[in-house]
Amino acid sequence: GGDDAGSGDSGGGGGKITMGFSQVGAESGWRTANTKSIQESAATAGIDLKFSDAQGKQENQIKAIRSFIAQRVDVIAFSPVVESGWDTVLKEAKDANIPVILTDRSVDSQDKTLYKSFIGSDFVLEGKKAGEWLVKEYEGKPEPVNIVELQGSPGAAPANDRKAGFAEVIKADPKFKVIASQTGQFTRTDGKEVMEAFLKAHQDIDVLYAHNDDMGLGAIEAIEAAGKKPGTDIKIITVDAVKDGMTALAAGKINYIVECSPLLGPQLMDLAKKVKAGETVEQRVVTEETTFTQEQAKAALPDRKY
Ligand code: GYE
Repeated sequence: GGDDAGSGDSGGGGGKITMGFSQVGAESGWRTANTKSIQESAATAGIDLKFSDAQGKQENQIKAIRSFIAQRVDVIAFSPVVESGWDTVLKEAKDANIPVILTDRSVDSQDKTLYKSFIGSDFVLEGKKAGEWLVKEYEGKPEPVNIVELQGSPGAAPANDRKAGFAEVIKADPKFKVIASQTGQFTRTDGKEVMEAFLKAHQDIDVLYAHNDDMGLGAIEAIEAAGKKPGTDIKIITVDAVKDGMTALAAGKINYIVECSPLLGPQLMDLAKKVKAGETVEQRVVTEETTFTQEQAKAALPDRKY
């Protein structure tokens, strides 16, 4: 009983806001931190959160969204597993007058009126930052640089864009060669398995570019098992900067991490309140992010929250 929200933040519209949120899954440390951020900030903001885990499947997300529409939640938010195939269900939400906010990943829908806002990182820029570090690292060294790439889950915006941004930067110098590129599903297990296969097929890997920390961490196990030194024999670049990644970076097993912040909860809850109150919101909110060298990771690690 007695669940009066008790917070001084009534958005001007009656009772508590109900948000239906469809999460990708629990594939990585990033995802776990993102889920925690969303759950905690919903509680703080006094928003009633209906949380649904899609276990990496678009069909589960579509089902969840349809169920949120049927329940007549105030706002629907989700992080799309893949970029394409959303028009129909987004149209259903729009027709039901339920605003949608995209978080973390976007969709490729041409009709921008299908959602109110997209809050998340610029993944192409992240890929470029990874490429720029590599270009600097091998400046003045004319020998070929053999790169293997562990891609994120197929069709996901961060996999598509991190690949594209990186490729765009390294193509400036033909000495950079991506000799193998395959999905590692954003998970440690797959990162390890695929890296094992890469190591068997190629004797001469100079660099690993992994689209997230978890795949890089799995690959480190494979590299060590093959009797090589990660960070030295094979240079490693990853994306995310979760605690385990930062720990490996500080220990010299990773060489560079491009940060991608999972702490999207507070901004999402703010946006939800504004949307519910009928205010116009920005169509695109880009997350602020940095990069980390080994020295910077050592300095940042003691205060790293996730
Ligand atoms: O980088 C990866 C996660 O969408 C930005 O998804 C997110 C990515 C993140 O599994 O670790």
